[in-house]
Amino acid sequence: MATAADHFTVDGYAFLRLFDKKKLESRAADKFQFRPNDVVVASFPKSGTTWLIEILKAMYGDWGLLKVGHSESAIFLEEQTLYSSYLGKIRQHVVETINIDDLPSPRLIYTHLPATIFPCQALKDKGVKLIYICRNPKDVVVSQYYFWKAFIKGAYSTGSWEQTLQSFQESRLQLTPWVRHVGDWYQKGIKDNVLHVTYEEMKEDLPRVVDKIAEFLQRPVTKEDIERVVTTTAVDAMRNKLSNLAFVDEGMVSEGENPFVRKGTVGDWKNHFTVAQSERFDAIIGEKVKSVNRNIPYQ
Ligand code: PPS
Repeated sequence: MATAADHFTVDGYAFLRLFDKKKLESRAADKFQFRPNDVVVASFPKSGTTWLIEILKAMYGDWGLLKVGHSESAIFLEEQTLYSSYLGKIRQHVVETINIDDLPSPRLIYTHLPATIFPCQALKDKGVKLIYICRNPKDVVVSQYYFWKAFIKGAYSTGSWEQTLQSFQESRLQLTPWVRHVGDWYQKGIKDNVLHVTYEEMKEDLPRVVDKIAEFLQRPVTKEDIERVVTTTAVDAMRNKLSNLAFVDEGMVSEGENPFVRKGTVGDWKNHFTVAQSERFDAIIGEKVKSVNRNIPYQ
């Protein structure tokens, strides 16, 4: 059985066999036709990507989005440019029949690609703006464990908690090594059209982060807009809203189970890591984080 730890590497990063290795090696994502007002959400998986996308959707009502099953989805860059097969019939239909060039501007795009594989030149040449969301890696790995257990009925399960943790630390999980993914993106700043936000600061003070995003995108929002964002993107509201994802339509996740909105808290790692596991993680990952960038959330 395939697991999320079955991978090949390109540029030192682990990729699931869902990706086409040749396309990755030939940097096929560079062919994506960006437009100057496209906005990209980038992240290491399980860092709050879906939440940030819903925040942007609630901030502005004019995005060019894809209709996927019963929901409206941002464009997934990897699926458009680098996958060898699609995760489901509905998504395959979307990728093969909807021309994303026909979508109105501004388009909302998301990616989990590392900065060394993402077409960063478009940020400069086309003035595309990118928001990178980062999260404490201990919570990221817990979230990954539950996600792969539930997604496609466990087809890519990462095994036990201990095995998942080990695979993450040994860079065998999708898009690891985490420190490098985050570190490469953190080297870019506003001058490169990149804004950094963290899951933790969104949990602590979402209105402040919404203001920061609005300023970065140079699209002001009102007090009412911010209130709407806070209400509609609260964990429970989002869980209900996303219960009609295409993956549910296709029976790939069980009804009532949503691997994209699970607990939605800071510090769930404390319920999973033993003291020994935490110390080991600190030695392998935490030590490196300090030297990469002090703004990276780590606990
Ligand atoms: S993915 O599949 O990589 O796109 O996953 P991603 O969306 O990046 O991350 C999933 C985690 O984000 C949590 N989440 C939220 N937290 C707070 N508020 C809201 N509205 C919200 N929506 C999703 C989700 O529950 C996953 O974290 P865990 O720790 O598993 O709960």
